[in-house]
Amino acid sequence: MPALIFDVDGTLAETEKDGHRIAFNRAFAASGVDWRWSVALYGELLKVTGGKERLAHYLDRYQPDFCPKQGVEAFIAALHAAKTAHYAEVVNGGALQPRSGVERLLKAARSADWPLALSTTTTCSNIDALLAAGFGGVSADWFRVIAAGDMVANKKPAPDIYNLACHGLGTKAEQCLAIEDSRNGLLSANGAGIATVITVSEYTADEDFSEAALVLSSLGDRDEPAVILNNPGGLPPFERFGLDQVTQILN
Ligand code: XBP
Ligand code: MG
Repeated sequence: MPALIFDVDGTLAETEKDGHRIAFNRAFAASGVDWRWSVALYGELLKVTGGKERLAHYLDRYQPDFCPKQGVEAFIAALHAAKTAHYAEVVNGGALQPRSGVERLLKAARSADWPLALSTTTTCSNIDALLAAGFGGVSADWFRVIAAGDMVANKKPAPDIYNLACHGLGTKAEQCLAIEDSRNGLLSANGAGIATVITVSEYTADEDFSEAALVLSSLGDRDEPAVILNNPGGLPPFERFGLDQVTQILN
């Protein structure tokens, strides 16, 4: 029985530019620092996964003389906690909805009793906020395993989070398929021995996905058919990525 393991940010929904980035900027303003992450700068910073790690990278690279009285580590922890609270406000009320084809594929897998999991660098509280706010018809309890954030020491592109998800499902890696949006996610899933389908997102269209089993514009729906961007396995043409395509990739 195949299992599908979904990434969250950029894959379930376009949460980065209009979600996390806004939350970071609101947290900066509330903490009294005059930093603002533009769409372009955030795209560069996104190469570092994990909000706390991204913040540390930003301080090193752009604010080397910043010396908060409580120390940098404590500042980052407090700022990130505030950002997470702002993120819940930003996504509240269903501001961000599932990407094309996500709900359709999840429902098809559930109808076939295929196990589902999430494997993400973000936090469980951000997942709860995103899914609780009326995220299409998707519910957090559809996912047998939610592998997230600090549950592992090494975040994507390390394979730890996908190993955790796969182990939690009790499914062999070769029977799992990862749905991702970024190179960091691709390297993480492949590092765990899991084949990966990429649905490029707002920030990742130009990344290198040469190791992916398939690269798509999205999973596709009636109103937004999937565009096949790279098909190294030679799958027959389709407009909506479904269970047939999963089994073609895994078999
Ligand atoms: C994307 C990430 C996360 C988010 C911000 O995760 O790298 O860090 O950008 O969320 P993925 P946090 O694509 O693996 O879902 O601030 O909670 O880290
Ligand atoms: Mg992602």
